[in-house]
Formats: sequence, C-alpha cells, structure tokens
Amino acid sequence: MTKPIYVLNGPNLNRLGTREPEIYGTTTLAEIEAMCRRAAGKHPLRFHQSNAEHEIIDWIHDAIDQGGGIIINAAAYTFTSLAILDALKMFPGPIVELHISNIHRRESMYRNSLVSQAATAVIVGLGANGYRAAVAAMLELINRKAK
Ligand code: DHK
Repeated sequence: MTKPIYVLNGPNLNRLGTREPEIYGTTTLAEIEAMCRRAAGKHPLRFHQSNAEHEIIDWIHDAIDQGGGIIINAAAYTFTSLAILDALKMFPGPIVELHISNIHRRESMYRNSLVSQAATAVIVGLGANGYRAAVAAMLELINRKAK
C-alpha cells in the first residue's frame, strides 16, 4: 500500500482568501487542497489544517506510523513550537517545509524557523503555488528514497 503524503497546515491558514491578501494572496485553503490533490495524481494524500498545536502534533504522529512524507506549513508555530520540532524529528521520511510568503524578507520574528532544523527542504515565497511545487518535490524525494 502506497504510504500517503501528509500536508499539514497551521494556525490562521483556514482564513486564506481574505487574510492579508497583500501577503498571502486570495487563494483559499480549499483551492490549495484541490491543487495538492491534482499535483499528487494517484499518490494518496492527507490534507489537514488546525489552529491547535496538539492536533498538528497528533497528525505528525499519524504520519510517523503510516505516512511516506510530510509537507508542513506550521504558520506561526514555525517560530515558537519546540513540540512540533520534536515530533518532526521522529519522522523517518522526507519533510518539506513550506511558507506562502518569503519569511526571510519579513519582520525578524518570522526569520528563525525551528521547523527547518528537521526539514529536508524549504520552499518560501512562491505564494499558493508553493504547495504544488512542494507536492512535486515530495513525489521525487519519495521515489528517490524508494530506489
Ligand atoms: C504563514 C503564517 O501564518 C505566518 O505566521 C508565517 C506563513 C508565514 C506563510 O507564509 O505561509 O510566518
């Protein structure tokens, strides 16, 4: 059975579409989910969003048990959550960290990512299209690992 890719989204991303469109654009999270599913093709994909840190950690634990890769936009938790980093460190497969905006060009509080310490790769500043790029990159990482 092909192990699913987990696409995990953090706080406030459920407001995409109307949230600070000058930074995050106008694509909704539902549209982003559809983009990810199209990009994954036949590869199974689980797509989740939560404003609660513990739920994100629970999905990472699920992925540890049955996932093939994790794509994570932990949003504000990226810079604050040791608990999410600790959970990611237990994941044996590839991890792609994703941000819609270019966090390295934003205020200093958005520049020190804890998630990056566990990430295989990081995608920033491509807007909602970054999710499509992340799924494509993840399929390559998974196939490379399978060889
Ligand atoms: C989303 C957020 O909610 C912010 O807290 C991050 C990230 C940036 C994004 O660009 O997708 O800093």
